Amino acid sequence: MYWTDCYKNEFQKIRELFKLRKKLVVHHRDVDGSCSAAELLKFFDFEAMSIKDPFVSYDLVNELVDKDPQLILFLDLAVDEHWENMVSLQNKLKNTRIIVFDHHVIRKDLNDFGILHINPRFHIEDAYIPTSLMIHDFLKEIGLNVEKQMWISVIGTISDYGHKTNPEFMKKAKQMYPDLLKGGQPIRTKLGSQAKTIYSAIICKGEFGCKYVLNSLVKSSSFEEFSENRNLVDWRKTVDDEIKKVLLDFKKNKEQRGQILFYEIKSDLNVTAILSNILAEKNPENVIVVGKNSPEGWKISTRAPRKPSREIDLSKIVSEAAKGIGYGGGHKQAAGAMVKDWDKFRDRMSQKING
Ligand SMILES: [Mn+2]
Repeated sequence: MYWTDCYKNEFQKIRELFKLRKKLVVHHRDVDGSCSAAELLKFFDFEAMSIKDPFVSYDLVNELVDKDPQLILFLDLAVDEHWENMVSLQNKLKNTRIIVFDHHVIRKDLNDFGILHINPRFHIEDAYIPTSLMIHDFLKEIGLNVEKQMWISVIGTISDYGHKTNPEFMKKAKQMYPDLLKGGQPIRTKLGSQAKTIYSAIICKGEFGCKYVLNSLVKSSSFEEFSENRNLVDWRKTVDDEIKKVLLDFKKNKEQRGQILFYEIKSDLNVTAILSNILAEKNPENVIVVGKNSPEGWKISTRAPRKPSREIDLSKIVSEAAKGIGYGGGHKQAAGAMVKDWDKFRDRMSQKING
C-alpha cells in the first residue's frame, strides 16, 4: 500500500478547495519546503510566504489573521508541535480552510480541530516521504501532468535524505534524468548539487533568497534553465568559498576531547548546520559539536557519529548538558542548543560522552 491510497477522498476535497480564490501557502524556508511550494505554484495561484522555524508564533497567527485568506496551506512545517496556536488560528479565522501537508513525526492530530492534516505517518508509521515527494504524488493523484517538473521534487527529496526511503521514486527519476543523476551519492549528482545551490541562496539572502528561489523554480521550464541562473550561481560560490575557508580554520583550531570534536565557528554567514553535516561526513567516528557566539548566547549544533561504536542519543545528552545554562534538544542524530556558557557546555558534553 502506498500512502496516497489512504487519502483518495481528502485529495478530491482539496482539489475542490483549491478553486478558492484567495489562497496562501506558508512553507518551510529550506530546500524541501521551497521545492514543494514551487511544484504547487506551477499549477495553482497562491500567495507564498516562508518561515524559518517550524514554530507557529503569536506574531505569525496575527499576520495570517490580518491577511484573512480563504485557504491556508502549510507545507513541510511540523505545526502540530504548536497545536494550541493552530487551533487559535482556526478559531480566529472561522471561514478559512486550513490544510497541512507534512512529513515530520506527528505530535497531535490536527484533524480533530477542523484542520485538514495530511501526513503519511498517520497510516504508515515509519514512512519517510519528504514534502516535495508528497506534493508530487498528490498532484499526480488529482490528474495533473507532473512529469515535466519531476526534477523539482527530486531536488527536495534528495535534500531531505529521502532517496533511501523512496527507492521506487528514485528509480523512476533515474530513468527520467539518467544524466542528472549519474554518479555515486545522490547529493553529488547534478540534481543533488542544486539542493546546495538552493540552500546557499537561503543562507546568503534569507527570506528574499528563498522567495527568489521559489520564483526561479516556478518560472524555469527546465532543470537547465534553473541551474543557469546567474544570481543563484553567485550565491552558491559565496557559500562554497566560505565553507572552504571555515574547513581550513577547523583543521587549525578544532579541539578534540576523546570522541568529540569541538569547534568554534566564526563566520558572518549562517553555515553552522551545513558545516556540521560536512564534518560529520568527514569524521564518521566522532561526535561533532560546533558553537557560534552571538549576542543571544552560544548557538550549538551537534551531530552523532555516522559510524557509531555505540548508541548515542544526542537529543537527550544535549538537552541535559544545556540544563541551567540554556535549552537544547532535537533528534538522536542531530541536536541543537542555545547556551550562555560554552566552556561549561563543553565540559558537560565531554563528561557525558567520554565518561
Ligand atoms: Mn522536509
